[in-house]
Amino acid sequence: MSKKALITGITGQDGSYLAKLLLDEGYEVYGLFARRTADTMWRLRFLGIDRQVNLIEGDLIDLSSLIRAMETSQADEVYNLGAQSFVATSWQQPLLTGQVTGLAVTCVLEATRLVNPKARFYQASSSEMFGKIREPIQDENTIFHPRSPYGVAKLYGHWITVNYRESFGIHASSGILFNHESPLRGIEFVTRKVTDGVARIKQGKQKGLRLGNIDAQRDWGYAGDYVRAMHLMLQQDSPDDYVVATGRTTSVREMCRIAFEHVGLDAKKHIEIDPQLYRPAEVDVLLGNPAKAKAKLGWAATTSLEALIAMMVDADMERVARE
Ligand code: NAP
Ligand code: G4F
Repeated sequence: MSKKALITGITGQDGSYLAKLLLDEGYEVYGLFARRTADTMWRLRFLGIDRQVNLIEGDLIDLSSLIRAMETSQADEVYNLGAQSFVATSWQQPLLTGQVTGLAVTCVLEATRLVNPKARFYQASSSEMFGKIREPIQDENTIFHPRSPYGVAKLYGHWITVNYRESFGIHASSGILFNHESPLRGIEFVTRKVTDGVARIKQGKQKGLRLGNIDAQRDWGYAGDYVRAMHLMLQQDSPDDYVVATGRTTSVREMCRIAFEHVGLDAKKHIEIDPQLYRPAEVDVLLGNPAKAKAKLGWAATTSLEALIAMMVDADMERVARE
């Protein structure tokens, strides 16, 4: 009998890649589908799996829909990837972010506990929880200091996951994932905004690119690599928390240089700084230590930032040319 998985956030970047990985592994895949945007299915279509996944209508803040999703799917593994995931929006919609990204984790855990407490649970925690970093390289023991309503909400989700593991013995793991990107990244995030902008500027469809704090540094990896780590966590005998990162940090400025240079352009000539895009509180630098994931899961990032940005620029060049 094939294993069954339920993914919240299946229409997002990670949900789509994870669904593909699980289908390739022979799983029956179910996804919670919030029906909130016009073309929610574009990522699943891009990966050619929109007809292979079973969608269940529901919302993360509606416990009854999560219970129904657990009953319908009979899931052995639950991946909670759904969230209001854009950090900048979390200052505009702090309460919604608190509900969807934070409190709703308890809805998913409760539905799991009530319907199938033996199901294994994955929580999409975030390096944003480290925020104003307390150590130059962050690992599972680094103290958290979130800098945004999003980071605060993720911290709640992280600790309630630990709490359900300790209180009810649920096989609940938390992946503290550093930034990961792909051609399926939402256009509002900086890498994709840049690769889309590069493609438009190169093809004469856009003049310049307005960015905020380009001195911020991030540890960027490829989403296709990172969903493997999620799956591996749920295959372990015991649940645990893991940092998933590349171990290399790069500034937004340098990432822009790589992206523009890929099509023979000089980033300095096209970028304009817009102070309106600065955040009320910034996470200046993130750099993760993935040693535990490597030792215990056998996981390592396989895609360099240069290869990742090239993949994203190439995909945007094709898409913009088709428009
Ligand atoms: P994403 O592309 O923004 O996907 C988020 C998903 O959540 C979408 O499918 C969205 O549905 C769904 N969603 C939002 N509100 C919902 C609600 N109220 N009910 C049900 N579904 C809802 O995010 P991602 O990059 O794939 O990230 C996946 C998870 O990992 C998120 O929890 C994110 O916070 C976390 N994370 C991401 C990174 C990263 O670098 N990508 C790093 C660390 C942690 P619609 O399609 O309808 O909007
Ligand atoms: O791409 P970003 O919006 O990602 P951010 O804030 O690091 O959050 C992402 O990674 C987290 C993991 O650490 C996830 F939990 C979260 O869900 C999300 O996936 O911004 C990256 C950096 C920031 O410092 C931001 O200030 O880029 C800087 N930046 C500079 N100009 C910009 C821009 N960010 C965006 N989105 N747009 C700009 O124009």
